[in-house]
Amino acid sequence: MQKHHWLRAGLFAAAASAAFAAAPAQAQGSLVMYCGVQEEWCRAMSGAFEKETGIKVAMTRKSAGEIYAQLKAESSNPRGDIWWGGTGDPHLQAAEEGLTQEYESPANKDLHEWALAQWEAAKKRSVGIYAGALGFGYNTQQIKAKGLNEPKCWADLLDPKLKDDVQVADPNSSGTAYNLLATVVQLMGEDKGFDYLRALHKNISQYTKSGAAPAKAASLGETAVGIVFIHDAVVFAVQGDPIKAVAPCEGTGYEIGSMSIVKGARNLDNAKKFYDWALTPAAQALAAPAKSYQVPSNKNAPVPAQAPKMSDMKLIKYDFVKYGSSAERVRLLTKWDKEIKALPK
Ligand code: S7P
Repeated sequence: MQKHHWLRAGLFAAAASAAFAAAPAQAQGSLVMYCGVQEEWCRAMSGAFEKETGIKVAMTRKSAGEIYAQLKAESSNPRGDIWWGGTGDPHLQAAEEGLTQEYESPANKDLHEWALAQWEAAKKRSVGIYAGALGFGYNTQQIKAKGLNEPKCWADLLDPKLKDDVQVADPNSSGTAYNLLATVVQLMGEDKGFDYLRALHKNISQYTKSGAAPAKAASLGETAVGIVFIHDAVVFAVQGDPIKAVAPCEGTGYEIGSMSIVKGARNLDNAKKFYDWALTPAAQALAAPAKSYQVPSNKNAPVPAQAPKMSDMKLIKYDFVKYGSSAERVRLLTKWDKEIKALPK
């Protein structure tokens, strides 16, 4: 296991983005934004950009796999301009398939190495905007009521007492769940990884569409455990719900949340303006007030106090190039549909 030095980023003061803050908010055309994070953060970003630039933003929130599928379906007649947020793997697949286009922002010089690694892997067609580690959240009351020790490891989620009491999303629609699939394959090896997913299937009550939904379900006691990005469970712990976020003891994967400009974007200049703005410390500082606790990609952006400390976790050396490639993503998803989702309960 490897601890990445880039994750040791400390707290940086938020430098206000004077250039954008000073821009007059007049009518400046429009921008169609496909947004892959939680609704509240999507709205904060689209609203602030609109206010600062006068560019009218039409925003839609979807899961990462769904946005990728939409770009593919619209490729002969693109409707979107910018894809902001969501796990990096489907952004890489879209880049490889020519659904997004090259761009080099002047803000690149201020980005962490891991954000630029995504840009290089995508051959300039995608860039890292935040990072977050995968794990799970469990409902402390439910776990106690079942007479279970607090789960700390992936292996603990296979306990028969958790039958039909674990939720995770479907990796076809959800970037989070694809990250889980790629993580167990890298952590355990493909055969053992699929054995794990087969055993886990017995405890899964439902494969949700959105990746963060299982965190909310665990916070409400609708499920004992939700497999999610750790920051998505922390949101509910911070507001006092009976949920605890866990970085699994065996090690875990992580995401590089990303941004890409749609190939054939009708509002290309505005897409570039949004792209540059979204990489500023001021724009990245909009995350925490919108209850999004990822690690931002600009070195000068403030790291939310609530952000899980990735430098304290056992992180795998996630192979983004391989698991974001079109061939590997299609192969793993097809195998998961056939060997896991199709299994009887
Ligand atoms: O909630 C924030 C977040 O977890 O959502 C993105 C991710 O794509 C999850 O949505 P889906 O699983 O539904 O695709 C993450 O990138 C981000 O950290």
